Amino acid sequence: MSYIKDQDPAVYDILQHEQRRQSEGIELIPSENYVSPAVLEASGSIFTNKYSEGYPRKRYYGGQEFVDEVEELAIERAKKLFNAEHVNVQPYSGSPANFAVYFALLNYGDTVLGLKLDQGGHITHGLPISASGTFYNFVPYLVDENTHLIDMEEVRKVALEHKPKLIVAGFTAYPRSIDWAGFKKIADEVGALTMADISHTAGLIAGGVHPNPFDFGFDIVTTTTHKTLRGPRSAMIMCKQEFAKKIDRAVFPGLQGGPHDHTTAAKAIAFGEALEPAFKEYAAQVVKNAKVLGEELVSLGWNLITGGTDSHLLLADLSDVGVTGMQAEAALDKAGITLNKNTVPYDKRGPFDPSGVRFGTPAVTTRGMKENQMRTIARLMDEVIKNWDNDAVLEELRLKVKELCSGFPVPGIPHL
Ligand code: DSN
Repeated sequence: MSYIKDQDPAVYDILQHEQRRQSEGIELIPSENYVSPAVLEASGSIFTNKYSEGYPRKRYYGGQEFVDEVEELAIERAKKLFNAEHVNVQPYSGSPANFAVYFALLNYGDTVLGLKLDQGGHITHGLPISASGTFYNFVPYLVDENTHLIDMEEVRKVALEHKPKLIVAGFTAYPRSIDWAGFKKIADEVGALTMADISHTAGLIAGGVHPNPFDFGFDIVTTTTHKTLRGPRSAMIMCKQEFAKKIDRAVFPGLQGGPHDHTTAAKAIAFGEALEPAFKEYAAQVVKNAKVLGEELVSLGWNLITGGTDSHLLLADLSDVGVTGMQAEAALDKAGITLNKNTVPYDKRGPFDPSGVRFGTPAVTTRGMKENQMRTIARLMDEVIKNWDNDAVLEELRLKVKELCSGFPVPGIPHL
């Protein structure tokens, strides 16, 4: 930090404010986490100076001996972590990773099945205005209108009707675990390839608390590396050996130029951390914490989609309370609790001011918070929602949040 302070006080000042925000607030966005100091250091390391288009031992630039070593290390660790036959660690982030898979396996206009965005899917799972929805014929499957669970009979019906070339399973806002076996069975019945987007639950799978789609015969698995997996902002594609060449070509030169070698180094470190026994405990605690947070909120009268969670993520419908997702997000922000507004299945409101909020436990668990703190957080959230338009109460609650956080330092942030 000292170089920034001397050279660019404006940026230094912004970073100081962000450091305080991350340290003094409760971070509940389920796709965020706090990386270890080692991952942070590698992300800002001298590998940022390097260009290395190509793959280990087959590059288009010189000076690759150490880049090759670090990329091979990241690949080996990822293979071990997810029992993958082939891994490409070069995708810049989750969206390009998913697009690389489509580019590798599909032709323009091919039919694909994906969970609809406002039902818990992702932009890259076929939102009509996204590149995925524009270049390919994505057919959405929906969750059940009453239970809000993915209805495998419905998925089968849609698959039999549309005969997709690829079925995408995975989510960004679905609180339950996915029936990988069920998806694979349907794919086999209609002759489709299978892709699991495990961006949200990669850490839970690596930590052994959620099933691994490869164990059920999935062809391709994509993931970001920065959510429950607790690595740097990036992604990777894992696949069966038979798709390796196509996937690698689609990433480079198909979609990307030089990989971000500093991020590859950080990924190698994060995967090393995830292979440690302590990560299993972390993953189990993330889920325990989410369940307790949900149970406490339900006891306070909250309407959770599907009634709770199997994972790190919860989705609440605030329609009955008379507070919109946008109002809730803003009030919680004022009190130092960060989450995101989110549509709920069959939402009557739009995505910019939807009926719900999405939140989760990866980051608070990294700080060392456990079940007791989850109960406290649930009560604080409830107080905020009840007083969403009362700034004086929100300020009092912010001080309580700060007090709670002071006992749980964030890795890589000096105690303030
Ligand atoms: N932004 C990610 C998430 O929050 O789930 C998805 O792209």
